[in-house]
Amino acid sequence: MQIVHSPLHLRHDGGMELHRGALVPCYEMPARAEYIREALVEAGHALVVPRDFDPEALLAVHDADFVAFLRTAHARWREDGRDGFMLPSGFPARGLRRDRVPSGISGAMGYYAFDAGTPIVEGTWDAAFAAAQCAMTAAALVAEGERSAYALCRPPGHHAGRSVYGGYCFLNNAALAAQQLRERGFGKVALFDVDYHHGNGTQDIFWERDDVLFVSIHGTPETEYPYFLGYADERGAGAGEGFTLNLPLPRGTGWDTYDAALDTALQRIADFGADALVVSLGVDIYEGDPISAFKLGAERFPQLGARLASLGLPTVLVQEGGYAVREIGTNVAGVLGAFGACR
Ligand code: OKP
Ligand code: ZN
Repeated sequence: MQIVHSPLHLRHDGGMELHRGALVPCYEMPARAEYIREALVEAGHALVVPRDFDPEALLAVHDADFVAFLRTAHARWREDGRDGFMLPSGFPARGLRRDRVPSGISGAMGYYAFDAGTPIVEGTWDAAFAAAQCAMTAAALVAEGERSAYALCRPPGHHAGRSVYGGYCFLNNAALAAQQLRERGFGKVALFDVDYHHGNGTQDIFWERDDVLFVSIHGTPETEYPYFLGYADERGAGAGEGFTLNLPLPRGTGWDTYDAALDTALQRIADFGADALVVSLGVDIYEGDPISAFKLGAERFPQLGARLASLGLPTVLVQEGGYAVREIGTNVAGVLGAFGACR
C-alpha cells in the first residue's frame, strides 16, 4: 500500500496541554509519526510525498475565516510580544457572545478552539497543511485507480470542525479525503471513524449531507473526551438525517462487544451502498493507550484490518490518534498488513 507522508509534521512540536488539571507535554508528539513510518517501511510499504494542493481545497470543508486564523495565529501571537506555544483560556460558553470574533489574539483563540489541550506553535500551520495534503493525495491516488492508500497524517484531524479546532486537530484530514473522493467521481462515500474518541469535527462537517455517511465507534462521551458530542441519538439533520451513526461504548470494552459494534457499523456502510470508504484510523483503541480505556490487544489490529477490507471498497485510511508510542507502529502496520492481504 502507498503511504503518503511529509516530514513537515516535525514542525508541530513543543506544546503543552492541560490534562487532568496539570500542564503536561502533549501526548500527540512527533515520535508517533516517526515510529509509524519506520514500521511501515520495515513492513515493505512504499512511501510517497504529498502533492501540492491549493489551500482553496480546504474551503470545501472549512470556513475561510477559520483557515485564515490557523494560518496567521502564531504570527499574531508573536506580534503581541509573546513566544512559545499558544493555549486559549476563555471560551464563548452559554450566556456569552458567539456572534463576533474578538480582534485580539487571545479572544480569537478562545473563539475558534474548544479545549485547552491543543497548542499552536510556530510550525503548526505548516504541519497541519502538510497533513491535509497527505490525506487529499491518498484520496487522489484511490480515485486514480489504487485500491487503497494510507495517509500518515500528523497532527490528526477528526476533532476539527468547519470552524473549530481542538483535540490535537486543526484541519480535518479525513473529511478532506472524503470530499476529494466525492469531487473525483465517487457518488457515495462512507467515513468510518474507529478512533477511541468521537470524531465530533467530522460529524459537524457532514451533519446535513446524505452523500457522505458518518459512522463512529468510540468511548462514550458520558465519560470520555470530547464529552459534548457522540451520543447514539445524534443521527444527522435535514438531508443528512439518518446519515450519522454513533456507536458509543463504555470504558473497559473488550473485543466481543467491539466486534459486535463493528458488525453494526459495517452493515450500515453496506446498506448505504458506499462507492468508497475513508477510515479515520485511530489506534488509541489499544489496551495500552495512556489516555483511552478499551481493552483491545495488539492481535485485534489485523482483525480490524481484515474486517475493513471485507467491505471490498476503494479505501483511504487516514491516521488519527494512538498514544502508546512504542507500540503505535506495530498496531498501524497490523491493520494495513491485514487489509492488503485480504484483497
Ligand atoms: C485526540 B484523538 C484536553 C485533554 C483531553 C484530548 C484527547 C484528544 C484525542 N485538555 N485530551 O481523537 O486521538
Ligand atoms: Zn483518539
